[in-house]
Amino acid sequence: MKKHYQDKNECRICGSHRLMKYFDFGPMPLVNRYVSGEEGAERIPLAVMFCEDCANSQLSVVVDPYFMFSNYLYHSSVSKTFKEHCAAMALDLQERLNRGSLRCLDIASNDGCLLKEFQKKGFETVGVDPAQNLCEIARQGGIRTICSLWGDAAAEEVIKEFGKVDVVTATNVFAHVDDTHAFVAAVSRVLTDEGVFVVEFPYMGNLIKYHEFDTIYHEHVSYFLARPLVQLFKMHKMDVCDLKEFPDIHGGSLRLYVVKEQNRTIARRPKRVETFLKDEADAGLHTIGPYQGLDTRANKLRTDFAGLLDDLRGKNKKVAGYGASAKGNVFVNFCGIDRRDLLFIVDDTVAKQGFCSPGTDIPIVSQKRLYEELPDYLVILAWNFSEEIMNKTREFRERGGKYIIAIPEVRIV
Ligand code: DWN
Repeated sequence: MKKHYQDKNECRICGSHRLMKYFDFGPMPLVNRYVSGEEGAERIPLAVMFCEDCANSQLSVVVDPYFMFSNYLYHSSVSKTFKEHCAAMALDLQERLNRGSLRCLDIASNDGCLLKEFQKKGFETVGVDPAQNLCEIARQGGIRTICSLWGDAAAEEVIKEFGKVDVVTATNVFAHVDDTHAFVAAVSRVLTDEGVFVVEFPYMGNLIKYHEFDTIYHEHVSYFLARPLVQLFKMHKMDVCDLKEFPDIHGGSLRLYVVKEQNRTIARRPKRVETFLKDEADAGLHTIGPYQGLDTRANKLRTDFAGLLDDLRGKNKKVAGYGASAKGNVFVNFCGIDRRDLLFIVDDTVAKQGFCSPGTDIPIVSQKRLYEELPDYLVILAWNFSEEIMNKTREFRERGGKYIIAIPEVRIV
């Protein structure tokens, strides 16, 4: 079988070789690659390393991005919570830039979820995404989309077809990028001098604080703090002029507002940025300490979860899952769970239904199956959307069902 990954032994932010491994899953499947049969069996080393020079965390390998992203079954628009988050971002940018119409580029625009909210505000929009299947969906929804990974060639095409832009957004993509410097250089090229680059990602401080080990998988080649990124942008003559935290998005996300050094048209909040950087340092996150206990905490969660499943099995209780998320697929693989433990996993993404959770024999089904089988317990594997999923499955609760959530600790809800 062709090898789809390369080892990575230098920091992608500062170039250091002083990388210290602190969490090693061993070989794991690609948890967002839904294929059947032999193809799905491929397992790739999954381990996280800490850069002793800039404190960035990154995987020890890089998987071919075309192999991972050219046919991508994660549709951002499935989640109402995330759509509302996109609408709020559109309003935030309209107020922050206060310039009437804006020309906006979204990198990794997925099914057009964010750009649709920008269009509602009257912004001109263009998306870039490598997944042919998602580009088709976005274009059918009226979103002009270039099918490509982001880089210099894509920036050239945007400038040629659309012109330079006032806003570049990159939500949940920057952590997926191996060559962060080329990515930022291409952003700087496509952005006007008065423009703003808005980058949003799951914040490493929350991963550590809430033991979110299941958000570690091959798509996420980096696990970002604020300080390494401030340094990265500085190398490209760009400043983080403001930031905002979103505790309820993807396990706790951080948004950075980045402008070119010469840009004086957008309000800067240096105090807020400095305070955040100080808090990050005070939490010890720029040293290896807080990271070294993550695997112990993950193993304890696995033991607690296995103990609960054994207890429920002993009482002949039926257990299923909800949310065939990348994190959920990591969790079931890490815990060594199969269809004897979880009868099935419900997912509202039609494109995922009919496959199994990658690396396991657990079928992914529609919500219809939930009410046909009516399990006693439902493990919410997409725990970042627990409220939304519990609201959506109220009838399950009303008919006596209970929920299990495993992060940050195993509990019955
Ligand atoms: O960075 C990434 C994050 C942001 O999103 C990507 N690498 C891939 C993806 O990771 P994930 O799959 O862990 O993300 P989610 O958004 O936690 O996945 C939620 C899953 O749950 C999806 O498969 C959709 C499903 N879902 C559902 O079936 N019904 C979600 C909701 C809210 C629902 O009501």
